Amino acid sequence: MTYTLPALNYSYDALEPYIDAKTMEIHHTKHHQTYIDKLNTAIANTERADKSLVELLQSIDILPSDIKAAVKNHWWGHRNHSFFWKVLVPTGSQPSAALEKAIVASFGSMTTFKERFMVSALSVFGSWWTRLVKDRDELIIKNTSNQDNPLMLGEKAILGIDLREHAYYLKSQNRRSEYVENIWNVINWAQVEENLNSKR
Ligand code: MN3
Repeated sequence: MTYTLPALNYSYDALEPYIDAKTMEIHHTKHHQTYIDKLNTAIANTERADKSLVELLQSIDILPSDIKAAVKNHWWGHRNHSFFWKVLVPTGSQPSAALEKAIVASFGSMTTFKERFMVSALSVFGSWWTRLVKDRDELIIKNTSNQDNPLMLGEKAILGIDLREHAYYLKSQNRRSEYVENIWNVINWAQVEENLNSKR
C-alpha cells in the first residue's frame, strides 16, 4: 500500500493565535508529507509494500537492513505527527474530572504537571518530543530523540508535543518556552483521555 497524508480535523488557522496558520500548513504539508514520501520510497518494490502500517512495524526486524532504518524513522515520523495533530484542537477544551484526577494522582496538581512538562521540554538538548506517558499505573513525562516513541519500550504515550524548531520557529523563533506555554490553550483533552483509556 501507499501511505497518504491524513487530513486535519481543523483548518490551518484554527489554532491561532497559539499556533500560527503558516506553521501548521508547512508542518503538515511539507514536514509530515516528507515522512510519508520517504516511507513510500523505502518500501516501494519490496514485499512489504502491501502491508498495513501496524503490520509493517511488527515486521520491522525482518526488513532488509538497507531499508530498515528508513522505514523505522519515517514510519514513526508519520505516526508521531498523525498523533500530534489529534491532540490539538481549536481553543476551549478542558480536561474532564477523571483525567484531571489521573494527572493529579501522578503529579500532585495540574500546575505541577505543566511546570514539570515545561522543564522537560526545555531541558534535553536536541529532544524531538516531550510526552505524557502511561507507564504501568503511573503517568510520567518523557523525552525522546529522533522519531522514537515510548511504545518501543512498551509504554503508551497519551500526549506528545513536537519540539523541533519547525513546530514553532516562525512564530516564537528561539523561544521554545513560549510555544509550550501557548500550546496548553489548544490541547484536545478529550483525545488525551481517549489515549489514556485506549488499549495501546
Ligand atoms: Mn514535526
